[in-house]
Amino acid sequence: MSLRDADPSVWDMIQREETRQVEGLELIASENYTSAAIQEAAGTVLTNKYAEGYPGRRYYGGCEFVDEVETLARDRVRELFGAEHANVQPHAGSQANMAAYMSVLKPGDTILAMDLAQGGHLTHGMHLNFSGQLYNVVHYGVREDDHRIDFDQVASLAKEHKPNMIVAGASAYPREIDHSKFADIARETGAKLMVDMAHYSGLVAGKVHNNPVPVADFVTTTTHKTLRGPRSGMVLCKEEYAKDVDRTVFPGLQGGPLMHIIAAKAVCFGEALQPSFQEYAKQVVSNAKTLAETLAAGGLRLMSGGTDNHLILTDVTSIDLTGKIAEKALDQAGITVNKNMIPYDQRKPLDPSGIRIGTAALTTRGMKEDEMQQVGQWILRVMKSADNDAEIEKVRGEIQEFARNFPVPGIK
Ligand code: DSN
Repeated sequence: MSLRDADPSVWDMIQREETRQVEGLELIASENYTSAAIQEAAGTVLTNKYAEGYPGRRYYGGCEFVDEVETLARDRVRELFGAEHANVQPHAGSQANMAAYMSVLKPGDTILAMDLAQGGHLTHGMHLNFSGQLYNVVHYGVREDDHRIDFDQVASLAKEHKPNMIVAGASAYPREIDHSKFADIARETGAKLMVDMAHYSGLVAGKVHNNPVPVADFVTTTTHKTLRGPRSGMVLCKEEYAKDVDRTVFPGLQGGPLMHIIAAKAVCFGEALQPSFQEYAKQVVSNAKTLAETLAAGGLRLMSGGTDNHLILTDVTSIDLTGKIAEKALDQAGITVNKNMIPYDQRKPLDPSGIRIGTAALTTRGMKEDEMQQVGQWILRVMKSADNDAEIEKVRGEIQEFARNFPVPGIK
């Protein structure tokens, strides 16, 4: 029986979400659209299968086909990033980070990571997160004048605190991260280096961002952001940590792996190995640059003055708004972004000074530089009329008509 007939309520909710995705402009920097093939793999009977363990060493019978799937996913992702070892079982990015930490750290060990308020992530030691509860956390940030990672500060904090692990990677940093500088500091101070490339792993796969895998002990990522796969995570590491990582993921943190999602990851890695994915990654970056230039020309202050990845962080107090008001007005017009703290923000997380914007999803719909200029103009128009419902409604109509010309993969 089809979902429509079996459960009209859930079917209807999904239809409305499909319409929202088709008629709106998705600019949340951590979102993307999966291909129909990835969605198909994620929606298969592999969801029925228990497969605790690893290929060839399972705790359940009947694993011969899911073994092939997991082996293929691991082989493809090792080829994609040049990794010695891959664990593709983490259900999400948090579990991937937890696995990397727990495979070599003990509670009370010190990690040096980027401050959430300056672009880091919850799992990089935020005090309410497991990472902040389990470890002694020291944070680095960005310089106040140019919003770039302050490597002098990273080096001096590393010398002073002798962290067991240095964590690189960010959730709201619009610039390419120099992983080799982190690796040098880690080597000099005897720390392990973990890079959480969740936001930009698609740009690494597409060869427009330097690859942390050769220089880091552990690299973690989600698979659903710029990498354009299903909602999930994974850990890449040097062979010497392979056993520790595998044991930490299962049985340490998780039970049965989500085999349907691992199949979808295998499809994602196969797509990212195609030459067309490099074109996609290039276009994501070029689109972000064009959008950033359009917004700056319209009077918006950009953190770090621009972007060289998929992401723009802008201070909307520069046009007398707050992040909360800007997010709401844009949402009303069908433009989805998220409010975000900016470095040295004087405001609070629930109504910060910034919004974060990313181009990964719209690029998947085939939008290029001309469309980014148009999208930038709509963003500016809405933000400059944030209290004018009629004007926002007008923009919403224009966006609906425009967006329908750019198909969302997997939606007919
Ligand atoms: N929540 C994700 C983001 O939006 O950046 C990170 O996990």
